Amino acid sequence: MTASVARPWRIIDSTLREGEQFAHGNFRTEDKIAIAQALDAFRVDYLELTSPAASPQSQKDAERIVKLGLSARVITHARCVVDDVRAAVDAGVQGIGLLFATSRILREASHGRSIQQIIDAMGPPIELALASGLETRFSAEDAFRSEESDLMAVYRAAEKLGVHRVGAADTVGIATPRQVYALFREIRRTVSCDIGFHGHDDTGCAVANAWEAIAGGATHVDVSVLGIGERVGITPLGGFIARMYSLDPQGVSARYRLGQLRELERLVARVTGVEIPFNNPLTGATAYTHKAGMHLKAMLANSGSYEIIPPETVGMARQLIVGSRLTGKHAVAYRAREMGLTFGEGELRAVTARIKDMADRGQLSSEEIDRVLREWMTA
Ligand code: HCA
Ligand code: CU
Repeated sequence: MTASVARPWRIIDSTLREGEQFAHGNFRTEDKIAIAQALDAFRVDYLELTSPAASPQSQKDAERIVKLGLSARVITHARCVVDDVRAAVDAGVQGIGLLFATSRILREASHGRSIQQIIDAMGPPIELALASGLETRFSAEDAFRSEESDLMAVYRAAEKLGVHRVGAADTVGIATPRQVYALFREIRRTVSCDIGFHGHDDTGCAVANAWEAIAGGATHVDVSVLGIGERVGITPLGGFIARMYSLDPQGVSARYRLGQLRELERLVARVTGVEIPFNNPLTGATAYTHKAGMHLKAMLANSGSYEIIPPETVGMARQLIVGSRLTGKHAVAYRAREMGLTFGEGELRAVTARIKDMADRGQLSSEEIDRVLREWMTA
């Protein structure tokens, strides 16, 4: 049984906005330019930049990035106030993501407005953005701790003002995949404009939630490279790509340059001083490493047995661990054949037993395996 991707969807990469909110995301201008170029080489659909109103350097950097003439649409994030829209227009970006928190906890702790006051305040900034020709989005921050009727009221108001897109953000990473699907179905029934999803990963659901948003009707999904952002960050580009590739390999490889992913992740890891996790989807050090005898046997017969995405797709290589206590005779015979050695069935069983026995005292490296096989032959 496979799920299918019925709707078109777009990636908004927010490494240069949400990612700047990461504890170690202090980008210099040249870092931002290098990241923007690498994201463009990957072919993300949009780049979202920090609000130009955030600081003088943010304004200058946004202008620089706009002038790079990338194929991705360059958009910015901004508070839903006229001055921030002006700063974005001055920077020359093509779109703007405006937002207001709609949950009670953030309305009280953050901006102190009622839902009606939010609706009243939305008008002037949205109208200015639209009049300035910006692709305009209005998003509800903390949507999953907001009342559904409040959300629909602000979305209807935003659509009436003419926004191109509304958004729902799981700001605190609390949403379950099923809730995301249900809410996006409801938003899809309520408005006819595009819909974006932005989800944090505090409960490890950010990739699943992004997919459920699309299944429910989202047209745009926010990601960042390695998922960097506030706290544990948001939907990671790599994990999201893995999710979508598994559902639509041809479509995803035609639209995005998957071979660029490692380079992009390495760049962001270097700039932020973090390691790429060993179990990172697609590019982690062990993402294509197979170990148990049963897995090795099937992998040798058909590499699709335990790989849904071929390692070459992202410039990685497969690794089979032959020297563990979990190894099996098929894997041992395979390595022997590679070395030009042939064992009879009885011998193969015996040498496999010997390797398992040795591995019980510590996993053997490939050199050690080769030595055991060679010595067995000459013994
Ligand atoms: C934040 C804002 C945001 C915005 C998401 C959006 C969030 O709290 O820093 O614009 O849709 O997570 O709510 O990143
Ligand atoms: Cu966020």
